[in-house]
Amino acid sequence: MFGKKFPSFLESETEPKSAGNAFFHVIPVPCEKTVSYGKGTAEGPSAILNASNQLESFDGYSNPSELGIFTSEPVECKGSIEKVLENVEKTVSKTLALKKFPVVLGGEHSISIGTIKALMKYENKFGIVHFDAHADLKESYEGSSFSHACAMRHAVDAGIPVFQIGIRSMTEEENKFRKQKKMEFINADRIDLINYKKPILPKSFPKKIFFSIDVDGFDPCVFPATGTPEPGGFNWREFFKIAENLLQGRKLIGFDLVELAPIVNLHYPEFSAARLIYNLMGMVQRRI
Ligand SMILES: [Mn+2]
Repeated sequence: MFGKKFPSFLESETEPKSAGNAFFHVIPVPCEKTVSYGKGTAEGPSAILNASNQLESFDGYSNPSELGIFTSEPVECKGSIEKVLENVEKTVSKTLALKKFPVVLGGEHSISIGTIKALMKYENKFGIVHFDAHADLKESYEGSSFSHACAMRHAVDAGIPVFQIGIRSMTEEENKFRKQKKMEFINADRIDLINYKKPILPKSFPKKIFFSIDVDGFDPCVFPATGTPEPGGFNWREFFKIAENLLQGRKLIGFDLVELAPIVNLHYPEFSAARLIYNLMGMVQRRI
């Protein structure tokens, strides 16, 4: 059970299910190609899966593992980033073809591009809520348009509405681009001012939403284990208050969690990531 590089998510508490018999499909993507500062995101999925086996199956409200959790083989991450994105797209497409719920574990943020492409094939209208310290709207970065710093640019260019939360680092060009595209957002310095009694998302935002969660959107005290930490992010409870609000009247169709770069001998960040994933699964379960 333990000691595997890629155990199944929560296999300590629940029998891993086959793809056809599980609602949640956890898809590990140990990809690290374009990381520009701290390294180690390739180790993220394995660390999260191992940490998940320390969770209790009751999340405090319900037991999302009752819906069944399938953990796929890790997506092949050899070769170019373009090849990896193709592999991600293929694997996520299999999940969507079975009408299951993808939970994609990064790896660097570029992998979201593959997931989003798969979603575009199976969902005719959806929006993305992007939790991050960085806007990730660059046209290209360090010579690649598939850099982690360009992840959301691809979505916006494809016409998908993107709502950003927690941003506190971007270039002037990205800021201009956001204005041009009339994107909506709550930058980190406005998080304290959120009125939770009102819907955060504009009425016109699609009913189906995908969460792309870069752990560096959180304050580094929650997730110090990430390549490009930025002070001043949202905290643990704020995230869940925000998520509850976002899901009012809307349906989560999947999420990814990216950019966890484990630190040796500091294991709470990967446990927090596993907990975050499992609590989100619980929120989804309680809305079905
Ligand atoms: Mn980021």
